[in-house]
Amino acid sequence: MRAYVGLGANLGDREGTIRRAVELLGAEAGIEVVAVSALRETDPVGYAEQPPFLNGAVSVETELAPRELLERLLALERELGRVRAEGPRFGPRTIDLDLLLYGSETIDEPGVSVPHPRLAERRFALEPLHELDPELALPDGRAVRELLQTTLE
Ligand code: PH2
Ligand code: MG
Ligand code: MG
Repeated sequence: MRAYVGLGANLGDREGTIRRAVELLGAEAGIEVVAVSALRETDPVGYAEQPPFLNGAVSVETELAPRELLERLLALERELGRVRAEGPRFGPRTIDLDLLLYGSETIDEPGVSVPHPRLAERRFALEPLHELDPELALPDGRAVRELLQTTLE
């Protein structure tokens, strides 16, 4: 299955941590990194009083089920030093690995929401996806290209 993972960081060595995350992701059994977008600096969305983010995305080819993939992402976040249950929601983080898309599947189960629930409103997530695949669409048929033409944060 082709899946897309959002990359974000706004604490510490942002680029170093993101590059390491991509390396570790590709080293996981059942996950092959296909392409990595450029990393771009973005203004914080949702909670403004925090440092700017570095954001990007990767496409992966995976044999893992969505829940397994998500669990690998959360384990990598922990391995890279992210501490949860601290600070405000949408607040600063050393690394954020979000499952943005899993093929054209829509999943709404406890702990697993795909597409990522805020994907369609977030330019910092849509732009790298568009770079990776200009033809990409959400499961509901909305093209990433078109979402980017609407006014977004
Ligand atoms: N992530 C958030 C909240 N706000 N803002 C930017 N620019 N980039 C992010 O990755 C981001 C954010 C919560 O995951
Ligand atoms: Mg996020
Ligand atoms: Mg996250």
